[in-house]
Amino acid sequence: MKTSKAKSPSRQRKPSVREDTRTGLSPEVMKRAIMDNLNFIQGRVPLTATRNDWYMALAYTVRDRILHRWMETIETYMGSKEKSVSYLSAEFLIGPQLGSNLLSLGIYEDARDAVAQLGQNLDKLLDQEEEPGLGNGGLGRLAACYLDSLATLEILGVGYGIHYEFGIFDQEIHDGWQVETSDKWLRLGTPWEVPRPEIAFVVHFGGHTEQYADENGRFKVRWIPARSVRGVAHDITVPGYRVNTVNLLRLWKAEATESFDLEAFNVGEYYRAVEDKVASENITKVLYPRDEALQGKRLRLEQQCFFVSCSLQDLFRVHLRRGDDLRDFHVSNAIQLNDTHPSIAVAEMMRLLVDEHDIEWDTAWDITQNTLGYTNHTLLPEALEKWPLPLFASVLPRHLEIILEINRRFLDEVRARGVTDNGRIARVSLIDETGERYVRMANLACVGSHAINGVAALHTELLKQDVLHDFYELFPDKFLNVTNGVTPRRWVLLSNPQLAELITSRIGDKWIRDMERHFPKLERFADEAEFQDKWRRIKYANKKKLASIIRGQTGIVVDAESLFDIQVKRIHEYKRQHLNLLHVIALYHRIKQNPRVDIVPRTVIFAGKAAPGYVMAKLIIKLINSVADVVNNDPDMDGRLKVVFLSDFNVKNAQPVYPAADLSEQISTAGKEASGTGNMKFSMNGALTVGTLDGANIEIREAVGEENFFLFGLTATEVKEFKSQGYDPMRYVEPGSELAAVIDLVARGHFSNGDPRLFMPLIDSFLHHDEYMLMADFQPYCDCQDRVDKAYRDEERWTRMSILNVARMGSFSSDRAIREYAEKIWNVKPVKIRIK
Ligand code: F58
Repeated sequence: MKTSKAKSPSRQRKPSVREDTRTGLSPEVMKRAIMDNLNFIQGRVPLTATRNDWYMALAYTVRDRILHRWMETIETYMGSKEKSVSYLSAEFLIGPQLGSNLLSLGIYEDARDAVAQLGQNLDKLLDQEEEPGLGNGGLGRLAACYLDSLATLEILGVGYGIHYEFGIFDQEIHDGWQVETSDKWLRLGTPWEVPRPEIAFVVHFGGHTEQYADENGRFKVRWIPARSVRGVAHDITVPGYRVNTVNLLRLWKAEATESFDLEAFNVGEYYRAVEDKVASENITKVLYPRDEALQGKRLRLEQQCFFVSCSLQDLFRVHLRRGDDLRDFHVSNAIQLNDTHPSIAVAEMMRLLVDEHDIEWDTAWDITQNTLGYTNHTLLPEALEKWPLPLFASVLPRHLEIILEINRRFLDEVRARGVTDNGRIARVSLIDETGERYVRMANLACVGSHAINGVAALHTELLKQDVLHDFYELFPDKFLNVTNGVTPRRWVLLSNPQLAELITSRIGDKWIRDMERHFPKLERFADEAEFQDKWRRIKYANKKKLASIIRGQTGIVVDAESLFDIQVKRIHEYKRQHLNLLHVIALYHRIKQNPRVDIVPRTVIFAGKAAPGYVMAKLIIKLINSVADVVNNDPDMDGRLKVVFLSDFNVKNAQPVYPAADLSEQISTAGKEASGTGNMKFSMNGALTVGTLDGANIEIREAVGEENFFLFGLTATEVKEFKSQGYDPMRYVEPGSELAAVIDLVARGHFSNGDPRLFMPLIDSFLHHDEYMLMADFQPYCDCQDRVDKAYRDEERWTRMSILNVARMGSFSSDRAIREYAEKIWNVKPVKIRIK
């Protein structure tokens, strides 16, 4: 990674006698430290050391250097009155840590030297790392990008989440079908976390409540829980890029409050004695894969309350230790709720303040509202969390009482504001009483926060108009938009080192910390022949690298000269991987009809996991693989069309994908994708986008220029209109049309060995429901892809478009997003950390 090499001040670093083995940054000192760790942490000598031992030895070496900076950060924080941010999220998809930590410290090349002197290869050690898959997709990865930006912008902050023993499942493909295997990220231990057994809190569940009067005669409620669980902190450090700030990701792991129920043990019921321990530990056993039916999962509700309660208790502890009054909690704390998963925080904060810290309701309510901000990430009504009231009452009886009290006061306020329409009152109520009763978590989050934001301009508008319209009418000032962003450290510098180096050679390296300001300077090179040539060579090298990964994993040989057309994201009908596939089948059909047809050779690449219970998504994976089988084995397709499904899409596997793309597929049904973040990663790496007017695509298109973006499809408004007019997909499947031929191929079993039944559910959905409007968008999509073909044939024009895409993506850095949160929602400022 020459970018850091060229600029790294550590290049000039000489080993000094004063350099400490735990903190020194020269290759010599690091080499000594690595050997120490190999001997005394791994208990190995080079002769017996495995690759994992070397990886661990290096990782501990890096960790020491980060912890050194963390100590300075925490001392500065404890000694100051600065406000800090807590980002509460049930998911953090942080990816492999070694590479990004080396970059942050500015010792990537020095570490390469150090391990080389020990006979090791840094790339192989990097490859050894298993990532913590503590998230499903976009939402969890966004949280990780935001932690990176918080630290890089020198804002004091903590990510609070759950220490899942099993993260997102690993995906294998057997006979074209997705098969899930359990993720074992902790199997070989992880060097990045520091367990803190002394930082632990008790969280209660179940039981009942009792009313009483305290010594001053005040009305109080006591909760007599049925069960208690301990949450133990496990910290992962988050260093900012080339700054001294090191923040924490604090993950809570559930343990039994007592190791054994001694009474049961004594009477010889050994198994009953361990039951409680097992039940407690279950709470953080496994990450729920994003699923169709999340509701009613008791364990998930317990997970949410568990990590929120531990986090709030921890924040209160630190606040009090800093000598502050809890009444000023909001002055020194901002808490962001990443979707509704942590929204129980509204009730838990009230419970802690009122029940446990004796603060009167109204004051507690002010503190709560002033502290909390809520980010919504979805427009799908089925994804809005709600809990059946009886379930909620049995898990969190005291929280339910508090929610009912919040609701009573809130609905009074609504009526006092002159709202008389009972329908409206019923819609904003925290309790859904239209049938079986539910607690509505989004409503709770809206009422309990001072700010509510969507994650892209269109998304925020649709929240205001639709999903949260009633709340918008009540509190218009609470609503604002913060468009998502992604970190250029991981998604350009680490993933695409050659491009990063070329960029740095022309505009210097300040872009790494301020992309918004510096990337526009690239525009002036868009037409320069030499720059264009270098740009193309890098893309080609990245494509070759991905081609070799594809060959290694699937055996499929793809041509790096062909157009790499890539769609990687969770598999979901609204994301329309099957629309992409219909186009692939159309190309196949055209070549079959006329083997000499003039089309640009393409390699269409897919990757993504389907929720284990989502039957249609799994069938889409099977169809992709079935089409791939037919296409890749047909000699007529040689040199013209290839189809690839890469298994187990995660952060690590994603890193070589974005830099290798020519074309980025962002083709969701308009009005369904809240923002998207993959769209940003592709464009930052020089891919052009074929996309709908959905989520952040709209802003990306505005930024890069409409002439540098391939737009097609219905708008969100049109989708709505079509639906209200009674959309009939059959209208688009005209006899004799390409679409009819394509559907016919699938329906007749051309991709399923003549079995017409296998893909029947998909055909049925296309022709008779087509909820996501593939039929209406098919022709415009194919026409748009023809325009892509045409543009790709003009190498210079394409390269210019690619350069302009990158040059104009500055505002999609997560640094911009975090600055907006800091200014508009949190009211926090950077704090410089000095190493003494
Ligand atoms: C995603 N949501 C949005 N949810 O779909 C995407 O448009 C957006 O860019 C991203 O958030 C970041 O704002 C998302 O990833 C989940 O994964 C949930 C996990 C828990 C169950 C419900 C889905």
